[in-house]
Amino acid sequence: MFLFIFLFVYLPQIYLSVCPVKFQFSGSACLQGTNASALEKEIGHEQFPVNEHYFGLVNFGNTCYCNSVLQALYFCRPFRDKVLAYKVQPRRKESLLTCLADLFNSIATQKKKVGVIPPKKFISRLRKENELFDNYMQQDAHEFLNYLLNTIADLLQEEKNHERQQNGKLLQNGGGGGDGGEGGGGGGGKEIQQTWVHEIFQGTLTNETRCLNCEAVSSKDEDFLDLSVDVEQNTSITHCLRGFSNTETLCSECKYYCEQCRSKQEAQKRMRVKKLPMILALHLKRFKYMDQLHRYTKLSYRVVFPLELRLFNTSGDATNPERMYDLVAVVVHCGSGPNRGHYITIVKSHGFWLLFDDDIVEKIDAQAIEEFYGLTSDISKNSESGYILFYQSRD
Ligand SMILES: *[C@@H]1O[C@H](CO)[C@@H](O)[C@H](O)[C@H]1NC(C)=O
Ligand SMILES: *[C@@H]1O[C@H](CO)[C@@H](O)[C@H](O)[C@H]1NC(C)=O
Ligand SMILES: *[C@@H]1O[C@H](CO)[C@@H](O)[C@H](O)[C@H]1NC(C)=O
Ligand SMILES: CC(=O)N[C@H]1CO[C@H](CO)[C@@H](O)[C@@H]1O
Ligand SMILES: [Zn+2]
Repeated sequence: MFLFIFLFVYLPQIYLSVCPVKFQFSGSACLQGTNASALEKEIGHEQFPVNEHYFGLVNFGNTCYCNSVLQALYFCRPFRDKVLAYKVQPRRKESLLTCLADLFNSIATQKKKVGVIPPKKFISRLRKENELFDNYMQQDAHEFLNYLLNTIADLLQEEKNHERQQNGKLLQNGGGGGDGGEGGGGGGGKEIQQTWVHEIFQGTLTNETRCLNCEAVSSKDEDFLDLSVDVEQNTSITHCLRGFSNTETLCSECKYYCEQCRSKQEAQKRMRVKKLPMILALHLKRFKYMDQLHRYTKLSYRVVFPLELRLFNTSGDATNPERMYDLVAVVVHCGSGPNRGHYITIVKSHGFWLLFDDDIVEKIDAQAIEEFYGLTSDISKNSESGYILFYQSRD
């Protein structure tokens, strides 16, 4: 109860221009505020994409962290298609994925083109499954995205393993089986199965370390479902990505144990993308722990994100370094800290840019996206700034 009071008191400071009053405890109250036909009119009957639906999601008490991510994922088409395909498969026992599939399906099969849906079953399943989300507090959208993708991947892996057992085709993984990155390890344990979550979001990084004494280079591949990059003031995503793959020297306390020299040595380390994912999810590390304050604070820095992106500084043996990406969705954080404030999402759909703010959906101009880059002044931390970017590859 205390938390609610706190949030309500805090509200007036959080909400500036874009974020209208939210955090309503009862979802149904939000329904009245929207004027669905306005959006339909604005887009125009002729222009309205066939078979597309723009539905807001009811907020069930600080669930905008969840709503914003769900909307972004809904407009990641390869992901939406897989979730909808999962829906039509034979019924399974309820899981976070079946609830997501039901939700996506209910949006996709609405008679109306625009409106509001309460993601009630999904939220209650989420609260049941993970105590981190079992409350009415604001959560980190990136943490939720991570949890959701990993949970879905685990479920799909389990199903695949189960199917294999059913088919009596349990492969012996004597050592030749590993086509993933993991060389020799494991032995016996569960085989890592590629699922459609991996097909869509997984990329590979290579972590190269060069010993400055003997010049031996050791490299290790690591898979990722999203990339977290540091942010700096007045920069761009390309800058953040460059910083990510910059060469770092490991010296003094951070020396590296070189297998060749059999001792700790100074080394140079760099991380580069080796396999580019189909959908690149970029998380901007805007929440930074401040030791003096004993809490996280928000870096509202202005970081320009382009509508089209090409990754530079991929590794020399990258499989698909030329991939061009288009921005398809942005989860935006509004406010001053991770556990307060609000999340909204902007998405690109059939050439339109739309803003999803829980139950409200609006059409916006492409130029309006600039408003979500962040702030050039460090004084105010209260910004509406891009937090998770979803880039989809053209091929
Ligand atoms: C909805 O929007 C339309 C067009 O903008 C307007 O004519 C109508 O009065 C609005 N209805 C409500 C209930 O606000
Ligand atoms: C990369 O490899 C170095 C040396 O092996 C290691 O110290 C470092 O933690 C690795 N970095 C990441 C991000 O895994
Ligand atoms: C960022 O840019 C703004 C406007 O161009 C400028 O006033 C500000 O000093 C810059 N900040 C930094 C840290 O470079
Ligand atoms: C094309 C490109 O951005 N190349 C950059 C790769 O990274 C080095 C430093 O790490 C830059 O100097 C290059 O410009
Ligand atoms: Zn060495």
